[in-house]
Amino acid sequence: MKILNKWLISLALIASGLSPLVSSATLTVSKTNGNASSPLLYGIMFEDINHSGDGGFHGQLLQNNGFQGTDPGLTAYAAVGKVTISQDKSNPVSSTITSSLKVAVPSGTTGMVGFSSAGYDGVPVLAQEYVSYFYVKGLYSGTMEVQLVGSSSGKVYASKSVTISSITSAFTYITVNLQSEASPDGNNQFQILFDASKVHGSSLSFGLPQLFPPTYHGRYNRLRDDAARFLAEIEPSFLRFPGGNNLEGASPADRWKWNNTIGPVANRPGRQGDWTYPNTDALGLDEYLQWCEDMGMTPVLAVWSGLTLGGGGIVTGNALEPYVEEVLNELEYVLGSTNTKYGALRAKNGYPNPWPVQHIEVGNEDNLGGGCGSYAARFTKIYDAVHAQYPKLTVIASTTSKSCLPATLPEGVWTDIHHYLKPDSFVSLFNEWDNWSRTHPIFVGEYASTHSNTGAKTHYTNMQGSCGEAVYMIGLERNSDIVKMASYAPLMEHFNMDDWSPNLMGLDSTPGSLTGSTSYYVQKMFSTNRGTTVLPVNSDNKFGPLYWVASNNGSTYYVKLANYGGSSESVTVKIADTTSGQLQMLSGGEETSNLPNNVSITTQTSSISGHGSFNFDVPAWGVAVLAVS
Ligand SMILES: *[C@@H]1O[C@H](CO)[C@@H](O)[C@H](O)[C@H]1NC(C)=O
Ligand SMILES: *[C@@H]1O[C@H](CO)[C@@H](O)[C@H](O)[C@H]1NC(C)=O
Ligand SMILES: *[C@@H]1O[C@H](CO)[C@@H](O)[C@H](O)[C@H]1NC(C)=O
Ligand SMILES: *[C@@H]1O[C@H](CO)[C@@H](O)[C@H](O)[C@H]1NC(C)=O
Ligand SMILES: *[C@@H]1O[C@H](CO)[C@@H](O)[C@H](O)[C@H]1NC(C)=O
Ligand SMILES: CC(=O)N[C@H]1CO[C@H](CO)[C@@H](O)[C@@H]1O
Repeated sequence: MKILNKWLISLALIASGLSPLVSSATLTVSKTNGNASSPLLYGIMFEDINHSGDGGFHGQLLQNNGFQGTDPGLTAYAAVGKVTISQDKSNPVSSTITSSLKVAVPSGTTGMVGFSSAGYDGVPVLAQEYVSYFYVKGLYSGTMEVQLVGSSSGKVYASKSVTISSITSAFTYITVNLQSEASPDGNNQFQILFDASKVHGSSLSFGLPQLFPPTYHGRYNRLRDDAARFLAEIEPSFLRFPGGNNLEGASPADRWKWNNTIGPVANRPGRQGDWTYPNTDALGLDEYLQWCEDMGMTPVLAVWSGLTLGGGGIVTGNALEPYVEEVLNELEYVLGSTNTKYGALRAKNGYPNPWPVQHIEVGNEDNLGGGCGSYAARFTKIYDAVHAQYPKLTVIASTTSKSCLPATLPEGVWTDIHHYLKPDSFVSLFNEWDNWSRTHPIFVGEYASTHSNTGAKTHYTNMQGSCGEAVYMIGLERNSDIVKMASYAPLMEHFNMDDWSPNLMGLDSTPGSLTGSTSYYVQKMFSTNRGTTVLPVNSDNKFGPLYWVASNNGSTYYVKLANYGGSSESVTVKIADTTSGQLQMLSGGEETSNLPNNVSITTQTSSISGHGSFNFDVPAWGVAVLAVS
C-alpha cells in the first residue's frame, strides 16, 4: 500500500513537471522535554558457547590441556616421534586436574620426541611473544624444546630450549617465554620435545600445558589481547556473565559452580558445559570481574536459580536452600570484607578489594524449560535472602512473563527479556516498550536476528538483519528511561567450532581472522555515540521505513537512524545552533554479510557541516549516526 502511494506521488510529481523524490524526511530535534537515558544501555552478554571463551576470548590456546569434561580422550594431542601418548590418570596434576599426558618412549629410541597440541583447530601463530606453562613428572635432566610449528609444513616459527631437571616423585612446574615469527595460516601446533635417549624404556608425564599470546592489559591467565581490544572498541557498559544456558547445567550437579572457578588454574576441575564441549573454567569468576574492571564495564552476575537443561530437573522448595546458601557465599566472596570467610579467600586469591558488583540476575530464561510454574517461588527465596543481606543490590528476574513472576514483584526488581527473531519481527517490536508500565526496569539480556524474513536460518548476519536490530535498538533508546540495559547475543564464535549462529564477532586460528559482523558495527555505532538525555523529535513523517532517535550530552547532539527499506531515504535533520560534526554510515546489500577474512561492510565516517540543518541520504538498509555540536 505504501509503495503504491509513493508511486502515485511520483507520477503526480512527474506530471506536474517536478523531479520525483524517492522519499524524504525532515526531523526537528527539540532541545527540551527530554528523558534521562540509561547510562548502561549498551553492553554485552557472555557465556562460553561456540568456544567463545575457551578457544575464543580466553588467551589459553591449547585445547584439552586438563582432560576436563565428560569424555576428553586425547582430543588435540598427537605423538611426535616414535612414542606412545595416553591419558595418565595415575599421575594427576592436582586433586581437580586428575590426569596428565603420558609420553612413553620405547627402549632404544633416540632423537627428539614428545607431543603436540593442535590447539582449537590450530594455533594462531603471529610475530609476537608467547608464554607457556606446563608441569612435567619423571626422571629427566637436560634440555627440552618448546616450539610452534606448521602442522603440514613442519616449519618452526618459534623454538626455545629450556633446561629441565625433573623427578619421579612430584611434578616440576616450567615457565617458558618464546618469541615467534608469523605463520601465514592457522594450521599450526604447539610441541614439547625432549631427548628420547634420556628416557627410553620409560616415560614422562606432562600436566596442564598452557600457551598464551599477549593478553589484555598484560595480565596472567587472561583474555587474548587482539580479541579483547576489538571488543573494547564497542565501549560496552556492562557484562552479563557467566550465562545464559551455560549457567544452568544438564543437571544440578553440572551447574556452573562459582567456587570451582577461582584460585590457581590447576585447582579448577572444569566441567562439561551446556554447549557440547568441556569448559576449563580458566576464565573464572575473578577473571570475569577483572575483565569488567579492565574494560570499564558494570558486572551483571547471574546466579543459579534451580533450573537445569536436558531433563536434569528443577530444584524447588527446601531443596533449593543449599543453593541459596551458595549464592550468599558467592556474594560474600565478591563483596565481603577480608574479615569474612569468603572475602578472605578472595584476598588470598589476589584480590583484596571487593569487586564492584551491584547487579545480580536470578537464573536464565526461567520462563522456558518448564521453569515458569516454580520460578516465582524460587525467585522469591533467592531474592529474600539476598535482599536481606544486600539491600542495595539490584536484583534482576530472568523473565518479563507475568505468569512466571511473583504476583507482586518487589520494588526495584528488574526483569530480563530475550528476542531471537526475524528482521521484520524486530521492526514490529519497535514500539514494544512505548506503553510498558514504568514500575520495573527492563533488561533486554539477549537479542539477535537469527532468521531471514522467509524463515531461513541466518549463519552470518546480513545488513537486513542488522538494520532490523538497529530499528529495535532505536526503540530501546527511545524508552531508555525504563529499558536500562540491552545486549546482543551470542557475542563470539570460533568459526570452525560453532554451534549457534549468528554471533556478533568471530575468529579462528588464521592471522587477521577477527571479524565483526554487520551487527558488531551497529552495536559499536550506537554504543559509542550516546547522549545522556533522549530528546523529542518532530517530523512530517511517520516511522517506517525510516526510524530515528535523538539525544544529547551537553552541546553534542546525536541522531541515530535506520532505513529498513529497499530505497534510499533523503533526510534533513534540524538542530538549532549546531554547526558541524560527523556522520557515520553503515550500509551494503540487503543480504550482504561480513564473512571470515572477507569483511566488506564497515562503518564509514565523514565530516558534515550545516547551520542548524544537516542533509544526507540513508541508503537502503542503512544505519546512520549523526553527531554534531
Ligand atoms: C564449593 O561449595 C560447595 C557448597 O556450595 C561445597 O560442597 C564444595 O566443596 C565447594 N568446592 C570447593 C572446591 O571448595
Ligand atoms: C500505546 O498507547 C497509545 C495511546 O493509547 C496507542 O495509540 C498505541 O497504539 C499504543 N502502542 C502500543 C505499542 O501498544
Ligand atoms: C519521556 O517519557 C514519557 C513517559 O514514558 C513519554 O511519554 C515521552 O514520550 C518520553 N519522551 C521522549 C522524548 O522520549
Ligand atoms: C557526556 O559528556 C561528558 C563530558 O564530556 C563525559 O564525561 C561523559 O562521559 C559523557 N557521557 C556519555 C554518556 O557519553
Ligand atoms: C566477499 O563477500 C562478498 C559479500 O558477501 C562477496 O560478494 C564476495 O564474493 C566475497 N569475496 C570472496 C573472495 O569470497
Ligand atoms: C568443537 C565443538 O564443540 N563442536 C561442537 C559444536 O556444536 C555442534 C552442534 O552442537 C557439535 O556437533 C560440535 O561437536
